Parts: sequence; structure tokens; C-alpha cells
Amino acid sequence: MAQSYTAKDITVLEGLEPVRKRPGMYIGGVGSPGLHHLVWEILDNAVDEAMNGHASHVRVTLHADGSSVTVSDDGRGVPVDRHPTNGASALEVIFTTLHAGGKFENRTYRTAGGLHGVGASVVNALSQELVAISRRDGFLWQQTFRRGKPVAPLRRLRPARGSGTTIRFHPDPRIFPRTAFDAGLVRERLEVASYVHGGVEFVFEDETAGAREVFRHDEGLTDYLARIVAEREAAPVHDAAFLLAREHAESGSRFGVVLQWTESTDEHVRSYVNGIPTGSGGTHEAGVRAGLGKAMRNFIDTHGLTPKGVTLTADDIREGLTGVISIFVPEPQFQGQTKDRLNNPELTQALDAAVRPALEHWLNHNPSVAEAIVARIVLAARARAASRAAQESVTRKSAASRRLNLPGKLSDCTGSAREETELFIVEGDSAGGSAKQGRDRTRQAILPLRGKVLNVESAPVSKVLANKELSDVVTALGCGFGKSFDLGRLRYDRVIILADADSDGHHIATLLLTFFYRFLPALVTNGKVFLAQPPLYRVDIGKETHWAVDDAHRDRLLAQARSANGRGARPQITRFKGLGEMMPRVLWETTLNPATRRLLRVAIEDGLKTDRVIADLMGRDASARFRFIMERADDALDLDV
Ligand code: TSJ
Repeated sequence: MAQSYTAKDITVLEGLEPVRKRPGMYIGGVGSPGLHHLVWEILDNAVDEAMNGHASHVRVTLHADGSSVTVSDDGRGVPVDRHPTNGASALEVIFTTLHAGGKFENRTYRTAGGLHGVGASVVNALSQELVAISRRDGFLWQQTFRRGKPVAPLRRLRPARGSGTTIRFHPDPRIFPRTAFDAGLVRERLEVASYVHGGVEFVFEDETAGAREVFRHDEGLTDYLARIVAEREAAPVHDAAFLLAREHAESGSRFGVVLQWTESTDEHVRSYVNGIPTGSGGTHEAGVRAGLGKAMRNFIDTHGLTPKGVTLTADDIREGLTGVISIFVPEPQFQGQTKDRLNNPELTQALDAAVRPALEHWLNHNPSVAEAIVARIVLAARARAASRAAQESVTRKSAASRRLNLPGKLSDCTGSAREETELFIVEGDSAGGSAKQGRDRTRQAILPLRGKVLNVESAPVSKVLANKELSDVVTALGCGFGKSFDLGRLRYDRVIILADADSDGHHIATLLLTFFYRFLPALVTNGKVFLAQPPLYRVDIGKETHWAVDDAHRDRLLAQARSANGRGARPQITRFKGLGEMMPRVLWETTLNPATRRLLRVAIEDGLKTDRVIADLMGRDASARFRFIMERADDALDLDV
């Protein structure tokens, strides 16, 4: 469609002062992205000319001065005819008028990055100097601008063959704090352009480094995909890639999709919008995925290719998929923190609707390829099922090994049956040591408590769980905690608190009882909790040894001895400072041995009342704690278990 361009197509809108006043409004900022935006803007014009079939070469030169760049193409040359009313050339209008209308605004593919209508005039406005050259109509035409203003009218220079446009500009240091271009960034952009605009030759000249590179890929996206697959060292599952390219003239959009399945376990799809990478994907990627998924499923289903017992997920279908999606749309909308996600909603449906039948058609016409891809997908599904099974078996194992996760300081009993087993929770390491040596190891376990036991009465659950001593108790018991409590998982028949017979010991016992009552009440109501009764005194009368659990008990023993043998041998009384002082044998005889010991079973008579009593005692009055353990425990007890 041969269209001719004349100056009358251009509508004059505005001067360039606003651009210099607020550059950020037009290029996003004056930092590096803004600076490079100038290059992309000019480059886009040349690429457009190439995409419209009028140019085949685009060249970008970073000059040795480090802060000027030239972009040129071998297209038709920017029009130079005079505007009928104001007498200015078309070229001058293009460079001096903001939002110049006419053909230029209808340029099919506007630059991305969320900035619209940014044109050559913006670049000109922000350039210290810009020189525009158009070769056209047998001559070379040139005009120079400073900060957006023409230095002189367009001049016709010497006669010249061929046609094309060459623009050199120096970003204005009054606008940009840094005017040096990033060669790597420009190079990358040109390389991608050479893939998404297959057949166009892009030359990158970096005079600052004395380097020159030519990028040209006649097969465009297909070449790009081959390179990605090779770089990733992913063996392709099939030879020829699936390629779909479409152009929609009315909406001014076009897209290319190229896909290939590989043996890699990842999915690797790159997408671009107007030649800009969309690293976070977006609506275009979603559309391709949807269409692809439906096409594969439909193909697999209609040919009955799913083996029995295998379910295919979307992830299975895309495992090993490598692809490139490139779309060009007039008004891209970007989203996200880094603006690298496309958000035009209409594109999902459009791409889905295009990819699905095309891919199905391709599969149906390439049966051996289709077979290889389906085999790959089934393999992915099987591998996933196998890995899930392995995962589950690991989880089961870890449930079984929970026994191995018992607290390190627990000396567990060695017997395998739970009947008649006991867990002694012992205050202090040395007492724990004596108990460990003195116990019946086949059925008695010892858990020494070292640190402070938290008063749980007013503590939040999180704090209770964070308390090492209490969490060790819960772990050793194995029956869970709070809502997840399960008496069936209790690892022992009885839980016995073994504390010193002094007031500190009572305090510890009280704290533990409070904890049980608050967080494992079923343990108490089921009669699983006991208090051991270690002796406070050893009373030796002649050859006999007696143990007294408290002062009254001692006095009774002494009275018995006096009445039994009159003057007799003088009784020897030893007061134990703590359990740790007791010989293991003694501890066994007096406290651990089920045949001779006395235990107090803890019971709850009245839940509500106990609740209040515990709250009262543990919440406030320290002296009452002692009473509680002595009185309550005593009251509520069956003795001699
Ligand atoms: F942006 C720019 F103006 F600075 C610029 C434009 C920069 C560069 C590097 C290239 C171009 C450019 C513009 N290359 N080719 C063109 N083509 C036209 O402007 C053009 C030529 C002829 C006709 C026609 O209808 O005859 C129409 C157009 C748009």
C-alpha cells in the first residue's frame, strides 16, 4: 500500500518548552533510563521504516566523544517537502513540534515503557545539538538544531544516490547529569531487535571501544529460540520448532510465537513487547500458555494418548518448553514494580485464540513430532507422581523418626511396651543423674529440667512453646499440646513430677502442674499425673534405716524408736539438701521403686474452682503457691499408687 507523505498531514500542536521544563514527563526521568530512552526513541523510527519494508539496515554508532550517538537507516528518508501554510519543511516540523500529528503519530509500533507519543521532537528538545540528514529525491538534506531550535532552515546539500535517514544527537548536559551511554545496554537492545525483526541487519559501532558488531537473523524468533536452546544445553525433543506469526493490520499489532520442547525439566519462555523484554510476563504470555495448554490437551484427548492412571497437569505440559513470544502493539500497558509485565487484557484472549488452533493443526500435521512431545509430557507427569510418592514416604518416615527427635537430655526407657512405663520429670541435672542411675531403665524414663520453668498462668501460648523446658516436656510426652492433644499418643503410662521436698521443689511442681492443667488438662483428668514423694530425712536407728518425707513423719519415726527400745541406740538424722545428694540406690528404694515408694495422684475435683484457684495463686500471691501444692495436692489425692 503505497502511501505518500506530505507536510499537510502534520498538525502543529505545541512548542518544545514543556519538554525541557519537565523532561521526566516525557522520558520518565533524567537518569540512565531516561538518557537511553532518547536512543530507543530514535531507533524505533528507523526500525519502523524497516518493518514497513522500506529499510533493511539500521546502524547505531556510539561516538568516541562518549556522549553522542548516531542512528541511521536506509529507508525512504524523512520527508523534506514544505508545509503549505507555515513554510517549514516536514523534517523541521517533525523535530520541533510536540506530538506532531499525521503519519508520524500513527506509527504502528510506539515505544514501550509506558510512555506514549514521545517522538523525535522530545529527543531534539533534550539534545544540546541534533543533526538530521535525509537522503531523498536525489539529494542530501540537512538541518541542525540546538536544544530543540533550528540553527538554520533545512538545507539541500549535494546530490546523493539512494535514500535513508541519519540522526546524530548529543544529549544536553544541562538536562542529564550524566550523558555517557552504556554500550552494553545498546548492544543488547540491537541484538534482541535483530531477532524480533528477523531479516533486518543491525550494526552496532562502538567508537569508544573501537568495536563493531553486526546482528542479523533472517529466521528471527526461530533463530533466537535455537540459540536459547543451545545456550541452555537443553536437548530438543523434536527438530523443527512450532512457529506462529500473525499480523493484524487494523489494530496495528502483530506477534510471533515460537515453541520447542526440550529434555530440560524447566520451562523457559522469554517474552517481548515492542522489542522490550517483559521479564515478568503478563497477558500475552498468559494467552500463549492458555492456548498451548488447551491445544495439547485436546490433541492428547482426541487421540487417547493419556496412559491409565496418569493425570496431566499444566506444568507437565510445559515441562521442558522453551519459547519466545514477541508482540507489537500500538499502546502497551505495563505493570509492576519494574514495569516489565504487560497488562493489556485483550491480548490474553487474542493469543489464546490464535495459538490453540494453530498448534493443534501443527501437531496433527507432524505426527512424529507430536508423538515425541506427548511422550515428553507423559514422562513429566510420571516423574511428578514418582517424586510426590517419594516426598510422601519421606514425610511418613519423619513421622516414624519422631521418636528419634526426642529431647537430648531425655533418658528414655528401653522397653518397647507402653504399659507400666513412667516418665519422671526431675528438677535439676544432679537429681536427674541420680534418678537415671537408680531407675529401672526398662520402664522408667528420666527428663531432667535445667532451666527455669515458665509460669504459664499469664503467658501467651507462643511464649509457652518457646520455653525450652516445657517444650521438651511436650516432646517427651508425644501426645501433642492444646487443641492437637491426643491422649492415645502419650508415650508413658504415668507422668511423675519428682521435685525436692523443699519449698523450691514445691514451687517447680506447682509450675508444672499449672502447665499441665492449662495445656494438657486431659492428662490430669485421666489420672496420668503424679507427684513423687522423695524423703527429706534419713533416720538411722541402730541397724535400721528409715526415710521421712517431712518433719512430722520424722518425728513420728523418732517417737516410735523411743517407745520401741527405750534408751537404746541414739537415732542418727540426716537431712537431704536435695535429691542430688541422694545415692542412686537410696533414690530407688525411697522414691522410684514401685514396690516401696509412695506417689500422689493429682486429680481435679472441681474444674472451675481449680481454674480460679490456679489463677489466683499463680497470678499473684507467691506465698499461696506453696499452700496450694501442699493442700490441694493432698486433698485431691489417692495415695499409694
Ligand atoms: F525519529 C526520527 F525522525 F528522528 C527518525 C526517523 C530517526 C531515524 C533514525 C529514522 C527515521 C526515519 C523515518 N527513517 N525513515 C523514516 N521514514 C519516514 O519518515 C517516511 C518516509 C517516507 C514516507 C512516505 O510516505 O513517502 C513516509 C514516512 C513516514
